[in-house]
Amino acid sequence: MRMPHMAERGPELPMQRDLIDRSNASLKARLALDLESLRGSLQRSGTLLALDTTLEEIMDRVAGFEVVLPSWGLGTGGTRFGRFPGPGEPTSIFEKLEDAALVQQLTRGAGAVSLHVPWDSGASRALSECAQGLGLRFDAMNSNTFQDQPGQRLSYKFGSLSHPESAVRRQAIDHNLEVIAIGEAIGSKALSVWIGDGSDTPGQSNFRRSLERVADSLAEIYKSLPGDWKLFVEYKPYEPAFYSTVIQDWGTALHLCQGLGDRAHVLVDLGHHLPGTNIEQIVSRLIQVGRLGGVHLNDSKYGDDDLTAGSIRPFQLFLIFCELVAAEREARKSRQMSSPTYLIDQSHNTRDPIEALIVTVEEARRAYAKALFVDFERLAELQDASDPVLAELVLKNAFETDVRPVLAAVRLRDGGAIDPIGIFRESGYRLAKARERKPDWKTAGGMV
Ligand SMILES: [Mn+2]
Repeated sequence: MRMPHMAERGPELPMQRDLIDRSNASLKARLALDLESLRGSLQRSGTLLALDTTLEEIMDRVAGFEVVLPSWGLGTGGTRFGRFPGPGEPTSIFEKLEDAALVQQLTRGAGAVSLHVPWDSGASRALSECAQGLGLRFDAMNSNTFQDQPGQRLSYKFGSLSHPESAVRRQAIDHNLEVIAIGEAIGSKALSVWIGDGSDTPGQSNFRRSLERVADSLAEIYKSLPGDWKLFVEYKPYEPAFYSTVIQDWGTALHLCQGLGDRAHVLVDLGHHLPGTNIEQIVSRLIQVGRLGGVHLNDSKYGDDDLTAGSIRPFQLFLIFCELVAAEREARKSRQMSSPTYLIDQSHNTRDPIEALIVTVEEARRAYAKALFVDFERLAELQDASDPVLAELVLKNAFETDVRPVLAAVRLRDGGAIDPIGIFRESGYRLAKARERKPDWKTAGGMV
């Protein structure tokens, strides 16, 4: 196994501090003016008064909002047409952690990484030490039974947890148990089950029996779930199976979770919906029944699940965050809802993965920050008064609030960068890594 770079150099962060400080110093004065301008505007409109808050309180909440970085999003992804890896890509999980630490260092909004087994392999102790040295922690573990691995005994070509043969199902269950064991050793507290089970032609599989088999297999996995862990069930209407997927929508995912127990929750991947689906309403429904485990952040123009969150439908992303913030407000009063996890799940085919992740952290925080400006009490009054015009305006006013100074000021305050992309480019990080890292095309990518 390759030795971790960080262990060789000690817990040194990837970006030089003075580069960040120098860049921030040159932009600080302008940011202060922008922030004061926003504060003045919010005071004149009475927004802060109506919300009974201060800009500093809003900034504290934004600072507390973190997204999880996917290990598979740190290398160039690909499509069925090919993959175009760039120079200096990470070639091991340790180098992925180094890149993740860079994203965290610049954005201060991404302190956790989600691993995918077996794409990410490394001794638990080395992984923990490396992450700790870089100030990162591990979020949900992701299993993989949607592709065959070298040396694998039985094939997942015709399914894994739903496969007609029990030996294949057993192999897939055992893989998930191994993933839990790895996760336990590195401090993870959740398992996301990734399956591609489904069918490509009518008649290929029996809808009901396939679902029953997935339910039984998940029950086996759930039985072995440590007491303080959660199990996440994701759904997808199509792909990799093109006629039917076994867990095709939130209703099916919810049905499975309710059959499993209290610690099974639904994962809403924003891209995993047919065009036009009201995703914010699905999020609301899952919150209502206490089964929202997390959100996979990305966006979609047609039917993919890999565009940058907020790049196509920023208003929809905002509306989703309105549901989450509204629930957070109510939970703060009742102390009920456990916070969902926010994981970036997108593939970067033509962009530098580090830059794309930096942008996505910002987009998620932007949607969250805007939702904090919604006057939910006023909205409730307008809903009760059946006033759709003013109710929509409450949302639009929050959505139109330019929160860029808030996001930049939070980053600056927490030691990050006012201009993360600018610093990343100026630093020459990729070029330096291109000299240092030896490409291994088997492990460098991993996103499908
Ligand atoms: Mn996903």
